Amino acid sequence: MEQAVTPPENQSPAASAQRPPLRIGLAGHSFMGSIHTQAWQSAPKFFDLPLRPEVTAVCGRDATRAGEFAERFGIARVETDWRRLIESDDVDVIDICVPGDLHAPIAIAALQAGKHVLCEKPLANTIAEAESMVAAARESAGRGVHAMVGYSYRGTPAIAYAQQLVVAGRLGTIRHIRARYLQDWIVDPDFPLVWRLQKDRAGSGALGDIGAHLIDLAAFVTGQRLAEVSALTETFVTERPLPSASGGLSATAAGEERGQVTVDDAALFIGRTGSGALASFEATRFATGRKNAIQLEINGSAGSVYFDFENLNELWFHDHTLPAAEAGFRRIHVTEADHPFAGAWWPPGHGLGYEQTFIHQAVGLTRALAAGRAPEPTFDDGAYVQQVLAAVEASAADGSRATPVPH
Ligand code: SOE
Repeated sequence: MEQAVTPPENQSPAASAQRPPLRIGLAGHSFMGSIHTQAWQSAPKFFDLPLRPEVTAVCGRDATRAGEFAERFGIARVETDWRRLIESDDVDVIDICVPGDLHAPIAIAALQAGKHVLCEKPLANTIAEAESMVAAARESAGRGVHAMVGYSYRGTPAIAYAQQLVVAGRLGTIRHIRARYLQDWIVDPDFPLVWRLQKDRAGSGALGDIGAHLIDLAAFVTGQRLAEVSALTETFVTERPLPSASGGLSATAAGEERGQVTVDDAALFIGRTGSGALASFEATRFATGRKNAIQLEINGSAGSVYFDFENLNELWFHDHTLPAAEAGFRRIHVTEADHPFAGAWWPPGHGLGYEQTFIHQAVGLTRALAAGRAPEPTFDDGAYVQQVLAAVEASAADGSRATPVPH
């Protein structure tokens, strides 16, 4: 039997088609460029949005590859210089999906030119860049021009539901945050030296690429920020073959020539939040068998939650206020109509995937812009993560036990 699963906010996604456009100019068209485009195109089909997102132009250095991407996704215009994207009259939002070294120049120029910005994570490669991006975003907000950083996992229904449980007090006083992000895509020493393994392009390695998600998620779910950290980082494979020109997550080597890996392969750190919770973090691309395991456990005086992205439709919840004989972790399928985002999708139990987190991000940005408010996570949130990344690197470099995180 067909089930009614439409909550009030999504009663007529069909109406989105009649709404004024929100025109997106996409910078970059690799993995993130594709998933962002798919998100912009799907969002108005499932959610009732006040504006109708539409990707009007894509920018990439290689005109042929950018052209192929445009054809695949039905995008009308191709640019090869991001400055042209920013100058365009048919673009309202610049969506930045390029390596970290280009985030600051593109985001700042876009905000100054009156374009809203969605910038992939981590916000920047350095604290100085992050601070100038925050300054540009604060200045443009006064003109109604807004910026958001793409910590997309906030759009996972189970993560958003965990945050709601914390806000409702169901966990009580939070004592522990335990966060791990485990991948294994560079275990092979002959996997090439793609941009994510180059400090001048990516800023850092597993730390900034995936550890940054953990830092953001921990702060988002618990509402607490780290005040100090103590860290270890390691680079297990220090030289790798140079990649072919189109190198991405599934790159091939161009030849025999090898280059230096200039980022961490793994980062481990502990920390204390401003409210006194103890936290531990692990980010690695060397956890053989783990593909995209984001494991987050929060323990509070009244209960705990546990989440693993490899089972992203589930949240485990322990209610410590129940009699001991009845308590214990129980699995909640976060697919009911009144769970965050879930009511816009399939009947309960059918489940969502990685791509929906980006669709929910696009929904949040569209609604915030239509309402004239700053979308979250903000550039300030992104700059906080950047401060933690820098403190982790400083602690790992000099072996200091407790490195303060400036706020
Ligand atoms: C590679 O580690 C990567 O694509 C990250 O860059 C993304 O942020 C994460 O969502 C998946 O893994």
